[in-house]
Amino acid sequence: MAVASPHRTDLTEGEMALWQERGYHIHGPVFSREEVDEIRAACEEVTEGLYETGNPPDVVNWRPGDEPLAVRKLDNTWKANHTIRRAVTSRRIGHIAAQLIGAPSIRLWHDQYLYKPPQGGKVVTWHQDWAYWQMVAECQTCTCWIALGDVTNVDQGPMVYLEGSHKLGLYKLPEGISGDDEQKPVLPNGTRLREVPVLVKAGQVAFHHGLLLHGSGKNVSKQPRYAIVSHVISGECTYKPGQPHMNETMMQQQPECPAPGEKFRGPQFPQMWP
Ligand SMILES: O=C(O)CCC(=O)C(=O)O
Repeated sequence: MAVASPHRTDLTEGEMALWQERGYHIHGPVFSREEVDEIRAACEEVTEGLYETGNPPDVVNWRPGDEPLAVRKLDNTWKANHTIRRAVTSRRIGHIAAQLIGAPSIRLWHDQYLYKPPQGGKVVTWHQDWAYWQMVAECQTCTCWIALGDVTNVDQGPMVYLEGSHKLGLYKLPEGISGDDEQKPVLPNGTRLREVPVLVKAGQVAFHHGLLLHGSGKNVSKQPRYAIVSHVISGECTYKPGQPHMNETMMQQQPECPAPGEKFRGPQFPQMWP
């Protein structure tokens, strides 16, 4: 019997067909237990304010001394730490995302470290990622949610996908991404979609389409919930000004900045594939 490589990145026709149908794909393990431990330690170090590269993440939403039960959320942590950079720009993820999006090349859009402490965190409202990224003109985006610990219990506040919702088009942005209000999206008459909790083992990666509706609940368990998220775009995606975003502010401070209509490029968007 053939044993699948732990780092198999070629997708089968069956996996591609399910992706088209459901709008998500769960893969892996993509990272070994040792790699996961190293990446999680790096994320914790950056959360403590220790920056191996000397550079801070672009956005820090939690600092030591802040509310211990709050979600720890930091964006573009790859700028602060080499291990995180290797993980979120991994060729393994890039290759899988390229097949899912049907893109000749993949760039990192941004990363996000998310930690929901035991008995903590908040509801993440139902949303579509591309709705926040309207400065990316084409919906050729994919979110790659890397589990840095087992999320095998619905009490841990796993992400929940609304299966097939990527076919419903673009919804308006929810009023705030976090809080106690779930703000369920209104589906077309007669549409019934399955809510799928994303239960994964450490090292697995959950990929979802830029239009897939998803959210998550509080962590009411005694286990922590750790993830580093790699949001990626096709290398063909172009810049369309109009909706402000951290990436736009950052790229405008750099010499290689795309003009409207040009492809994203420059050090803000590291190339991951090929
Ligand atoms: O991890 C979560 O609870 C939500 C993450 C999310 O919305 C995303 O990665 O797009």
